[in-house]
Amino acid sequence: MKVMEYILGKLEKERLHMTLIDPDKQSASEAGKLADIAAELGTDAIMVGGSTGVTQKKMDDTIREIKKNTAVPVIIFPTSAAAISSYADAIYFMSLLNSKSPIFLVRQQMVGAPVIRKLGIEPISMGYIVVEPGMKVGEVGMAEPVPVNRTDIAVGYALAAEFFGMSLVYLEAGSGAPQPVPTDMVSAVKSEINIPLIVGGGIRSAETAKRIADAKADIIVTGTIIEESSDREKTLGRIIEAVKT
Ligand code: 1GP
Repeated sequence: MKVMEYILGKLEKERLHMTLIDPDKQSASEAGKLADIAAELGTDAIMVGGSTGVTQKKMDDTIREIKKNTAVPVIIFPTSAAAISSYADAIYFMSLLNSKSPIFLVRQQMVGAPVIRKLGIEPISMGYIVVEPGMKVGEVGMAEPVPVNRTDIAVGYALAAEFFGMSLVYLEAGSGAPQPVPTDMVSAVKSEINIPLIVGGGIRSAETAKRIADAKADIIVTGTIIEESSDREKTLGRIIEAVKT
């Protein structure tokens, strides 16, 4: 089954949780163990990517280890066209809609598309919107982060993604953000679009995950919590439970 079909099929029954693993933050074998923990706790997919230091080799090694350890789909969350791994099941074929640079809007995509076709990875089209504070990804992606009080701008970008024919919209506060995307922005965007909404960045507790889920995000992404929290299994387990109930 294609990964997008798997996502849409699951969304008919419940909200989804995805775990982001940055291949630059730990060894490939450690990444494999983290993916195993997350899958056991009920995460629905593993996303692999990061804003800096991601090489082709790190992507390949990390994804191979993750695939050895888990059966959940592995989706590339791309840094650039230079690190696309053939071991993944799918890739978010994304445009950073509020980037000031055409490099992140369409140029990396022009370079990456033929590679994706050749490798036979499933591209999943996604409009990626960076919201304040935006963190590293906002900086690297030369974004003009959406101000937290400008829900109208987020809605505009999200609708543009849908009208472009994209399959998903991602509201991103940035990995490690002190605050996640505001819930009123999540609910305003969700009420306007007809494609699934992903929200990530700065979600580190079940309470926060529940607030974002209650604002009707379809898919909630956490990354840092599994890398850093000392009682990560307990925290991640509670986050996944909050997303699902
Ligand atoms: C970043 O949205 C993801 O792209 C995850 O963010 O690391 O803050 O959980 P965190």
